[in-house]
Amino acid sequence: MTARAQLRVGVIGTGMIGQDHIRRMTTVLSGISVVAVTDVDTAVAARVADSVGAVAHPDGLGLVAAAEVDAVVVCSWGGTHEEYVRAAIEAGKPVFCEKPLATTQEACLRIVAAEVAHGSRLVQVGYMRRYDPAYRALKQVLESGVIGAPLMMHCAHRNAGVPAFYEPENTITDTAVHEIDMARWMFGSEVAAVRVLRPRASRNAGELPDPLLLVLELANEVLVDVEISVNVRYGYDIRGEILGEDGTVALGDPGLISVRHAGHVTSPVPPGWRDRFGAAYDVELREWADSVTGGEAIGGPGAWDGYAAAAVSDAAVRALRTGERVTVALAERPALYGRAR
Ligand code: NAD
Ligand code: ISE
Repeated sequence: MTARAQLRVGVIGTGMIGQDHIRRMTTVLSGISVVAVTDVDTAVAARVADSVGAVAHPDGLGLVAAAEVDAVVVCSWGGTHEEYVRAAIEAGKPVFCEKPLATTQEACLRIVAAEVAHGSRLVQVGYMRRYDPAYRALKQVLESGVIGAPLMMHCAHRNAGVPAFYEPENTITDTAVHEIDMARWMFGSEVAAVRVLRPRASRNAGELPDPLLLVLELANEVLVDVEISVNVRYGYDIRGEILGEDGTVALGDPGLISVRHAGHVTSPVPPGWRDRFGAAYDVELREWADSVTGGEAIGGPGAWDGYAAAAVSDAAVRALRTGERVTVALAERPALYGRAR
């Protein structure tokens, strides 16, 4: 039996999810070494580098170019993604980029153009719901036909709280964008138009528009409504239920146990995304690393998916500002990304 090749990864951004992915790549998954890290916060980068025996690079572009880096994982803030992803494409290196691919659809299209010019897929975007066992099971039931043709999906994405740097539009561009990608994947259809409704603001909302209700109209006429709440305090609560012509299918309770005591049944709510989606992130990076080391085409959500999600996000931000229904006009889909939906 031949030994499996070790994938040497460089990580840009050693904040919350950067550190979590480094832990995953070095202690959960096999066949991956984190050989280089960088962060504008050089003290954090040095500490993280030390903990895994990696080199701390002074900047992201230098890390991308480093000879010992086979593939790049981008976990810095969204506004910095484009520069690093394009540098990786230019260097011909596979790049896993946390969502969003970039913060505007124009920036995403520049990434798409760079990848098309390169001629093969190098980019994967961190839309991990596609790897979550519960979302995968939902899609399997939907595709089995048992609930009939889909009509609607009801979703809720509730954060216990969000970081201090969170801007009002991040409720859409950083949070709702997960359901935007999930809906495209679940129903195999692009989003054609979006509306955003605002109820009375939560007293926990601060300056944020919180909560929000997005209504996504898919090209295949399925409607998806998404409640976004980013300060519910009680936990991290992700819900989804599909209504078909003959039945429904819903995500189950995320609590692994239920406790019966003193006349009540209680079940824990996960505190945050690390706990709720831990298994999904593991599978996501496992499959990404396997396709890179196996020399296979990157099969996960790619630059086109990142662009399409950003185009819908942009439309939703406009809908939030204007209160109007905003249609989504996508660019022509390059052949590199397969057939149009
Ligand atoms: P964070 O603030 O904890 O970490 C980001 C890190 O990037 C910080 O340490 C910051 O100093 C660093 N950084 C900023 N600009 C940089 C640059 N130009 N070069 C190098 N480092 C730079 O934020 P986070 O929560 O870890 O989020 C990072 C990214 O991951 C965001 O795009 C976010 O949307 C995404 N994210 C995805 C999920 C998910 O569920 N898939 C969960 C959390 C975060
Ligand atoms: C964060 O960046 C994530 O991606 C989480 O999955 C999401 O729940 C949260 O709202 C975002 O801020």
